Amino acid sequence: MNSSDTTTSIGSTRQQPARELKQERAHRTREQILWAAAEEFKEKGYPVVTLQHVATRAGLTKGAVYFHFTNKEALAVAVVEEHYAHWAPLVTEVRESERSPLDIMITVLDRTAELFRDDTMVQAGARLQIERSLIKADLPQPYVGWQELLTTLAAAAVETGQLRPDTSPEALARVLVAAFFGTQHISDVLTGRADLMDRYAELRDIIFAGVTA
Ligand code: LUB
Repeated sequence: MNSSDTTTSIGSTRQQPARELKQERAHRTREQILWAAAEEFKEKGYPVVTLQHVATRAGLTKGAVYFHFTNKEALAVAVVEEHYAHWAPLVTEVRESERSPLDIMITVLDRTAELFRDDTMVQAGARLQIERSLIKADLPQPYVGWQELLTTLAAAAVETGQLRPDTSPEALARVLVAAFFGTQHISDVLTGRADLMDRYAELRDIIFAGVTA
């Protein structure tokens, strides 16, 4: 290797980490801001939260927040998108561990209920969706994704004979989404989701008792 190669390699070595480090630092800062925003939105609600609140919670300047998010609406959209980003990886993981469509369906719902109990980003996204009429931005459409997923799983469970042949997969999916949405919301309002797993288990057991073969 000649000196120019060394220079090139040293140059590229010095440039590479500097650019990568800068990108990694920016990604970490964006994540820090998102989590602070989720905490603020979850606790105070969209109307009350300011970018200054988020900056203070994140331990950053307001300028740092503005660098990543042009306004509060953009922050709300990003938090709701992060909420929904939880579900595809969860379903993939469950599909790898559970064998039957019905077991996949129930385990996905069980794990989702746990995230609604425990995860700040999930909880913040849920509150922002309730406050969506106050947010002048295109938030992701709620509920439909879950209805489609549960319809597909329910149809497979009917196919395998796990659910009664007269079960409408679409109707079961709509009932599960409505019951889950309402149950997690009521649990949040009345107990801060402290009783969510008990209330969710009731809806799960009663609904599935009516359709299981
Ligand atoms: C779910 C919420 C809370 C539906 O799909 C959604 O948008 C949902 C937030 O809007 O419950 C039930 C899994």
